[in-house]
Amino acid sequence: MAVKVLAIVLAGGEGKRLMPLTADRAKPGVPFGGIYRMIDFVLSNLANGGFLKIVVLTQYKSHSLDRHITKTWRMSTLLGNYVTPVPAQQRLGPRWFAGSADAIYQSLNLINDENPDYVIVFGADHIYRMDPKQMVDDHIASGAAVTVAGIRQPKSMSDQFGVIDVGEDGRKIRAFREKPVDVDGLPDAPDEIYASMGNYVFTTRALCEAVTADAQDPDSKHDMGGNIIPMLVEKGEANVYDFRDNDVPGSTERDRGYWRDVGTLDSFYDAHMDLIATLPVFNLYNMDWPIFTNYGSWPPAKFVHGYDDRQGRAVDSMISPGVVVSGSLVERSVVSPNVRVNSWAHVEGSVLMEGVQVGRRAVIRNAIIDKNVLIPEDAKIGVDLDRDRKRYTVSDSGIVVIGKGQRIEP
Ligand code: ADQ
Repeated sequence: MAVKVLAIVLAGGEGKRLMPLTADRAKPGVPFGGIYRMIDFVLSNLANGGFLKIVVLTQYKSHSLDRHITKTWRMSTLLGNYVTPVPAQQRLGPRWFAGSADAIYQSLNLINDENPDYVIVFGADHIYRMDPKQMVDDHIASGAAVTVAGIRQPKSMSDQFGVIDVGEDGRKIRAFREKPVDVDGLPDAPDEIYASMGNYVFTTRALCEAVTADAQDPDSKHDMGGNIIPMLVEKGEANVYDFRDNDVPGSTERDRGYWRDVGTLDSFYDAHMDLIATLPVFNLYNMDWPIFTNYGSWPPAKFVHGYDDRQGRAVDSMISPGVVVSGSLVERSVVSPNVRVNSWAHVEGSVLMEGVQVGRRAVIRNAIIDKNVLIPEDAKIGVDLDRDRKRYTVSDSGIVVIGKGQRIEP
């Protein structure tokens, strides 16, 4: 008999380090790559892998995320398939989710209803392709209580990840520390650590028992990475699944193993630049493993001559439907639907979200501009960072970020 698998996507993250992009939307709901939202990547991975019973646990500012999920991810219910956003239940009285483990504890009724053999628990804010079926098969074969997906990352980033220490066999997790500052590198690569991707496969009973035990512990932060995984590691029941073993159809030597945690403004920006590289390290054009999304019925993008017959052009860029580039130049940028770039403007190395209007002669350089922001004529963004720092958010590496509804001085 086929095994039954339920997928739970944790989508309640606040995303403080992505402010102002997360001022009024949850991190997994942040637009990415012109036409997508971050959550589309994990949901596409699950759907392509054949896992079509999915609950998405939301909480923080989830309105735009809920709307996107209901609009985009409505699936045929004929076979009992679904992608359902589930807001904080408050089943245990009037309290918000304390952490990701509590979110699952409060949602145990969903697991009981489905009665699966295994539960996939994946995060919602990473850019990657992965076949979760290969990880589930690995988990089933091993007989572990939980399998944690692992990937090598720079040691300097240990404070952002759960750090995995594996035993001799390369499989059993010997120790797991959530976001430690002082760690040793790997024996064969002293500058690297083995990081948790925040993606887990559980045997159902083990998950239910672990979150129930955790809920009784007043000292717990009720966090999957901070509490549940260490609990199962201590019992000797946790294994690692090496992401390098995952082979997604249509992937190439260049983009195999690509995974980005886009939790900071700089990593969010860098992941966009990965998309537009001539030979992209993350290839959105791999239609053997499509990334699904949904956006408005926009007409095709249009490039027109503007005043004094200047050509409207875009190079090394991704331009979405509904965009008009008129007598202006767009270079190395990702442009979302319904953006207008008017005459003599120059957009360079930037991410423009839906509905941004760029006035004549404006210059936008190394910037992220959120939805519907109006850039007035002659405005200069990313040209004088000292000036920009007084008005806008400027990231560590000098990316200027303008939030939704922010007014730009002419
Ligand atoms: P973080 O991403 O820092 O680390 P967390 O903030 O708990 O951990 O977010 C994990 C996922 O859960 C995200 O998708 C987030 O949106 C969601 N989430 C958080 N709180 C939630 C809640 N109360 N309800 C619903 N969803 C919630 C995690 C792991 C690390 C691992 C990194 C990899 O804890 O061990 O290395 O992911 O990026």
